Amino acid sequence: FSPSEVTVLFVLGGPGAGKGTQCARLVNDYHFKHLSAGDLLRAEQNRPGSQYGQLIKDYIKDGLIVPMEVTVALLENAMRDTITESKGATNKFLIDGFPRKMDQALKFEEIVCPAKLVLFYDCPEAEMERRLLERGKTSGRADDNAESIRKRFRTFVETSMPVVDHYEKENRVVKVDATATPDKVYATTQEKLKNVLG
Ligand code: UP5
Ligand code: MG
Repeated sequence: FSPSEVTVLFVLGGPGAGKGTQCARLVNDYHFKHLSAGDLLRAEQNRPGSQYGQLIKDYIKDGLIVPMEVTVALLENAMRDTITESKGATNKFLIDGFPRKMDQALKFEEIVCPAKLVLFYDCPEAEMERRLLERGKTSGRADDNAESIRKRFRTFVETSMPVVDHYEKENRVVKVDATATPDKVYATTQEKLKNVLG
């Protein structure tokens, strides 16, 4: 596919900020395809015969960013599959939890397509921690435990916030306070995106 055929919004925010929750609502109300980089990595980790299974498992447990070649390829393939399966009808993508390191951001925009904007969910660490520990009781996610959460927060501050700052300098960030209830956060999202969502 060519960059001119697709619209991409990056959805960023710390671990547990509510990216997935808000993307699900946007998909429900508007014609987006939701692609979570974390979900694609977890699926690849479990795919029989994947050469990256163990690597992904180790990186996720330690809250580290999987080498970008793996993630960019998974995203690009998923975008291509979506476009093919829908015979071109679906061409608007919410790319959730990506890019979270500068090299990924530059690579993706160079070889796949530039993002229209960056939707950034801003949430205090204490609230994100509370949500993740609560979810960890039932999620089965290998990284929803106190130690992995600490590592994820550290990676977010040191590696992923510089990506948000980079886009902020380019005036491409739409920032939403993610502390309130999911309903309220969604209402703010719709309000701030009204020119984009139509
Ligand atoms: N919840 C949601 N909104 C709420 C609200 N407003 N009020 C109260 N509760 C709320 O929500 C998290 C929990 O909070 C849920 O229980 C929800 O009900 C509740 P969710 O919507 O899942 O938040 P989200 O921001 O999506 O949190 P997630 O845990 O998915 O964030 P991460 O960014 O940590 O996870 P992700 O799957 O994106 O990445 C996991 C790992 O994959 C990374 O740590 C990294 O190791 C790897 N990765 C890469 O290497 N490269 C990438 O490009 C991407 C990921
Ligand atoms: Mg998520």
